[in-house]
Amino acid sequence: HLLASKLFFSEQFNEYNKHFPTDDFDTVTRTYNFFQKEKLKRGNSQVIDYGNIDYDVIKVDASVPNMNDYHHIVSCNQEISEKAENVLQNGQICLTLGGDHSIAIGTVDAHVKAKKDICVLWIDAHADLNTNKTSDTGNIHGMPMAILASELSDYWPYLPGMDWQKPIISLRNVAYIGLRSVDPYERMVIDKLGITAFGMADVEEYGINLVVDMALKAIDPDRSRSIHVSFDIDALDSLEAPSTMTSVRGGLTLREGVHIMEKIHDTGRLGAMDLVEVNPSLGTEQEVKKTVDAAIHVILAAFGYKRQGMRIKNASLPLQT
Ligand code: 5AB
Ligand code: MN
Ligand code: MN
Ligand code: MN
Repeated sequence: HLLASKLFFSEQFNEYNKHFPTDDFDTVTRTYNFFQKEKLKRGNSQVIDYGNIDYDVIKVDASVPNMNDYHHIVSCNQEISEKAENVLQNGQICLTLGGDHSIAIGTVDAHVKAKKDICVLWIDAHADLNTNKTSDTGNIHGMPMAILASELSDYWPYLPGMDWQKPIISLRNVAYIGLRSVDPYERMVIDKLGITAFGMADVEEYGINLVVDMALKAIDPDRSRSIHVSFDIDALDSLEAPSTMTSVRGGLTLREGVHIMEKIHDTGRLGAMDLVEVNPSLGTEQEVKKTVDAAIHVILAAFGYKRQGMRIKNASLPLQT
């Protein structure tokens, strides 16, 4: 379901977008406009909209078995990678709105190329670690982490049109939060490679605050890396974010999602964020609103919005005149 990948960037952000069905694109655009208004109200970060991802579908003769929409996804990601890298090179934090999770192939690629030393926090109900050989669905949004992982490069066939992309990140530098629907081969990879992975049982056992601390300690022990957060909205519980394709019950509350992003903001090292899998074509209007609203809360927290109230620098109470 590659539906709408909207991408923000600035000084703080930026944005672009690729859309499939136009309706979805409109809804995502409205989301963005709302979000930008919120940002402007806060008034302390500059938002640059880099527009939508527009790409020509590359012509490759060969196709790859069990990879749906292969040509679209390869072409779209090449464009995303180039755009996002530019934004990051300008010293801006890059926010990318999906669209399905395959867009993280391009954004993580860009982040590594721009900042070299990065770590990835993958917040998701799913591990997205399938190869085309292990996937039951052929959906590429279930594969991005496996495409990006250097440890798994031997398990892929040649991917035509993907020469710009190298398996670029070690799974030692990746941590998961929110897992609750992991395929058998994905579980095997997590166990064999000792990937830092916090499922919902861990969130229950330790609480979200400790889980984030432990995740960051594992992937950024020296507190020096640029942090990439890839936030799949299906990490949140189905009640909080119903309008997504592969919703799984028993997930994070919105409060937990916001808590994660507040802590990431406070590190001062958020380099790039993806907010993916919001699918406005699923569910009732109310469900779409709820999902979009949840996404906005998560994004605002990532960029410094505080629930306890924003501090005004050097402020005093206005006098009555
Ligand atoms: B998502 C599944 N593991 O490979 C597969 O939403 C689901 O980006 C993948 O996390 C879900 O198709 C992909 C069954
Ligand atoms: Mn995902
Ligand atoms: Mn998911
Ligand atoms: Mn999904």
